[in-house]
Amino acid sequence: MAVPAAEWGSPAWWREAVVYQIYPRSFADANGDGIGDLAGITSRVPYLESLGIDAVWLSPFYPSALADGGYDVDDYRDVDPRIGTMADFDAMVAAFHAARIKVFVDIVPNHCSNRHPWFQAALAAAPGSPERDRFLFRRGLGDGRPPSDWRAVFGGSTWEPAGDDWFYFHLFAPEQPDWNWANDDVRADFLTTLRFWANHGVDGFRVDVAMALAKGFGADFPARLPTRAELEATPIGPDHLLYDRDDVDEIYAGWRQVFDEYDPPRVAVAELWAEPSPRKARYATPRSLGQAFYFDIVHAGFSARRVRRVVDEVLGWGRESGSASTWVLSNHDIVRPASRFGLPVVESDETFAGEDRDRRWLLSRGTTPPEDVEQGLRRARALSAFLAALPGSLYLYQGEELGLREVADLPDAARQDPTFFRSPGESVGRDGCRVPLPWTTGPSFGFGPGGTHLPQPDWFGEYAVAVQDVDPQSTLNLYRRALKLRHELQGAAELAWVDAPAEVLHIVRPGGWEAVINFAPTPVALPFTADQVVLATGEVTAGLLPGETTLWLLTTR
Ligand code: TEU
Ligand code: CA
Repeated sequence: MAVPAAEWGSPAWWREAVVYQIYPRSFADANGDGIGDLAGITSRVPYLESLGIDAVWLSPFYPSALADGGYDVDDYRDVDPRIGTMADFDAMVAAFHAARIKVFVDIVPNHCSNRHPWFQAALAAAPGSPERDRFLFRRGLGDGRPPSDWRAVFGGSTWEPAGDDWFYFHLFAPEQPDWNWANDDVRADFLTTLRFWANHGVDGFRVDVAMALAKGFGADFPARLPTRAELEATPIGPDHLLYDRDDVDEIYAGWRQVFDEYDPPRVAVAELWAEPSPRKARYATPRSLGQAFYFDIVHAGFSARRVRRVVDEVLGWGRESGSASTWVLSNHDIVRPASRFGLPVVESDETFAGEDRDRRWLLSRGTTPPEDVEQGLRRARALSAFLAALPGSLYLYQGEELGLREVADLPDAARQDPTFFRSPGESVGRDGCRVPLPWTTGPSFGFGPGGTHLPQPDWFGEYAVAVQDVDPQSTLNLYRRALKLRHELQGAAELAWVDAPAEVLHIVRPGGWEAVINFAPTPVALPFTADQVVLATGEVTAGLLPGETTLWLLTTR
């Protein structure tokens, strides 16, 4: 458990790693101001050690006005005073390393915050100035009309007025101006940031919106910007003005040189939503970032056919890039799996409408369709245990190991996500998966002595770490057993499919390690003996695999 001592210094330590995402503001609050902090994280290192993870990834903890939960960065090389100090950061890294847990931080290179000193300088400077060239300023079409009718990810225009008929571009909120990656100052400054954190002991980087850095437009080119309809009709890739252009590769080739200055080399994982995503393997090559998230598995829902297809594809892209595959079911942007899987399965072959279903479910404040809590948890446990048996690295999001559900009925007055404010009636946003974790059944469920920045529902107590700790059947103890066994059984990164009924996926790994998942609600007969079962996500009797359940077998027994 944790990275084995013999692999700690190896350049390949990350290939089969289990990485746990911490959303710092919502993890643990040591000083009682209602906001999670670095000292809180450090105090929970023993818990994370007991979970059996190899690394943590911290979402942004940098100084920020929190216009987007910290993804609006004021200063890339410091800690938000509400979250701690650089000394706290160093102490946290030391505590993780003493437990042989590696540390990833989040790098947000597409945009900074509008309070960043360089952006403030750009606003104060004249059009055409070197200060403005670090961002994407462009002249409007006259009469206050923006340069184009493009819509930002969180809603509203991508263009914000900057005076004198000039506008600046923001892919997300107006408080998040996009950097101009064609500018040398910008490129150099990010290399400084990468070295800064690597020198503070950071082992890896999660790269936010990795596919959007290189834009195909600037202050005066192309002379006419495409319309929103034209932009949306262009496939993501070389010809798209915003996403997944070929020129991003060269940026990451430069980052790779910095990673390789260190021993072992620093690692990185690209965050990119670009499904279907054969081009993603580019980001995972050894000359680029080295790993990429394949959210295709999130879009696969709870379906044998779709999961099978995605597993084959993702393993193929892993081979193609010379990287390891990555598996991820949840993060701070998506509805928690225990809730998603408690909603009716959306069956459609090519375009999976699950995200739309989730969005509408959130809009109804979690009432329509009603959530089947037991089924959701059963399916989430089964699919996570199946993914944990695959070759490659596994990314977990805090609370997933508790089987925590989405808080779908947060009062509007408590919401923080800009999506909620910028697209009224269309989206309630992502706060429901960011509610501070339940540790105990006491006040604020043990999050901290001073309340919580988002309200916790009463039912959180059932999911508390202290409650699950003493229950051998709990989801927490299931994850602990799975991660421990995975470490023991993980050998060569090979996998073979075993013939199975339509609703069943059955794999075998080297050493006689098998995993079988039954997606159907009804049991299937399967030839195995009780002593071959090393892990089960539900109650099993020999020879019968229950519905919506995963089994790990050791057939050499
Ligand atoms: O998310 C990137 C992204 O594309 C998101 O818009 C995602 O599709 C959306 O959250 C789904 O609702 C990253 C971060 O993970 C996210 O938290 C940030 O808000 C975003 O970048 C901007 O930094
Ligand atoms: Ca605090």
